Amino acid sequence: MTLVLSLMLTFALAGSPTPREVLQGIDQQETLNLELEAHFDQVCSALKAGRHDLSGLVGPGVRFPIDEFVQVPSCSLRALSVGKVVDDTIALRVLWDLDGRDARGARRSVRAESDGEVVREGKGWKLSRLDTSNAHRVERDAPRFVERAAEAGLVLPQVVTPISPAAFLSSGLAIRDVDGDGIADVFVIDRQTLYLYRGKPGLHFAPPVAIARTGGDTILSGVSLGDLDGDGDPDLVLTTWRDRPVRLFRNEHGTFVEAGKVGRGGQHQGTVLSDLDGDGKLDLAVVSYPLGYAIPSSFLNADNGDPPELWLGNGDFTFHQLPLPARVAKHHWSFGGVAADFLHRGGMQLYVFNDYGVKDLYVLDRDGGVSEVSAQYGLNDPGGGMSADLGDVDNDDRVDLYVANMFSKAGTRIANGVGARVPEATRDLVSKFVRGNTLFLGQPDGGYADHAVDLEVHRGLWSFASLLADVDNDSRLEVLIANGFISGKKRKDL
Ligand SMILES: [Ca+2]
Ligand SMILES: [Ca+2]
Ligand SMILES: [Ca+2]
Ligand SMILES: [Ca+2]
Repeated sequence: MTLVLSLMLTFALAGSPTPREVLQGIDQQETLNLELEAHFDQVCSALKAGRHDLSGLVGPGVRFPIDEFVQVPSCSLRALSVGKVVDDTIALRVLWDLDGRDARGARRSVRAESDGEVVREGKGWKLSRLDTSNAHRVERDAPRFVERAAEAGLVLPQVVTPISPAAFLSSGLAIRDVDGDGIADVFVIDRQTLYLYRGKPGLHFAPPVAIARTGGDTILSGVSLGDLDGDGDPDLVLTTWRDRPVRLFRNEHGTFVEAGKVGRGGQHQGTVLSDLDGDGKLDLAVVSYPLGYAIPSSFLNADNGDPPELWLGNGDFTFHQLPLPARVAKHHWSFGGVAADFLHRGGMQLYVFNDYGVKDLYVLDRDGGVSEVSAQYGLNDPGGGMSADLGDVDNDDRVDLYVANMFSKAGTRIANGVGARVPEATRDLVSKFVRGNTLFLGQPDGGYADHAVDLEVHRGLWSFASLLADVDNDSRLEVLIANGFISGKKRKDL
């Protein structure tokens, strides 16, 4: 629904055809797509039930490369573009994904985006052709990760009822050795409580201790760790969604004592701790997401959010605000940020990732001024930004940036379906919004170029968080993505 509204708003500016005509075209296509999905789901049900011979159900021109599979517990088949009905036939672009196990129990996956065709059969449709020659295959004897949270003791002490309307804004995780015993400790936010799980030898955690709480209709929204007083141990910064100041906690030999507040409050989503002005003391950037107070002024370029608050640290749990000049401050809907020397000039700059629009790169100039330069460096990245992580993906000693946006099959189908009926620039923008994640590689000229599509790391599904980490110790970074999705009950609501 969000996407349809954004398309309507965008096309309203685009001239002809009228927004109503565009929406009618989308509606017709999506009605047809529901019929196609009914058939696709039948195909998946047959595969999951162990039926490899799909004759009768699909045409002879369809053959999934799953000869080695003995089980197919997971199957997805969806159209990314739906052509016109010509002679009871529709040309399609299909995204398909099958997970299973072979006779040895090894996990096998096969997936691709393929050209295909359906033909009318009775009141429905039948997949008559699918070119699976470009399928990606993955085979693995054992899973890379095994779920051990419960036996390690990383379990929340109680299930807390969600607080509407923004329960999903409450999340937070920070991991560091805070008591100096050489074992990582874990902070977790659970709605209105911040818990600390102290690490013990042998992948075990002590029962959680509540470090901070909030009440009423406020929720905790972000936790960060950094040495605010320069005594060598990490201190704690906690943000609250709904008009409460940022809270600071001093680390005293592994226990945390409330040590100050910053600002008057806002709809904060989190903080970035970094020395932005290069004076050796940690500074604080606080970002906000005003859900519940406003709706985005545009789904493609919202400008009614809140700019980040920049607070320069004094090294003693006090901060003084660096006001953002009106011409610099971007009123975006921000989920968070990361700091790095993006400009290769020997300091830290702040990259803020935003929902409903472009991202921002804030730079503190040597004269004390602030500028926003994301577009100049190729980093503005239109999309529904949810997270970002830093790393040197291509090992060229230049920092790279992986940004989680959102990949939507329905959105891709709609963007493809509107075709020549809307201006190319509009179509490109909408396509970018539904395309998925971005991988910016640092370039020799100092700028950044997006290589997510050619390196095939853009389709992270509906991404909410992303991480670059070398999980197999081969000196090359992997991409890990956490996904989530909230949708209506009716499929046609997208
Ligand atoms: Ca520890
Ligand atoms: Ca400290
Ligand atoms: Ca500083
Ligand atoms: Ca690099």
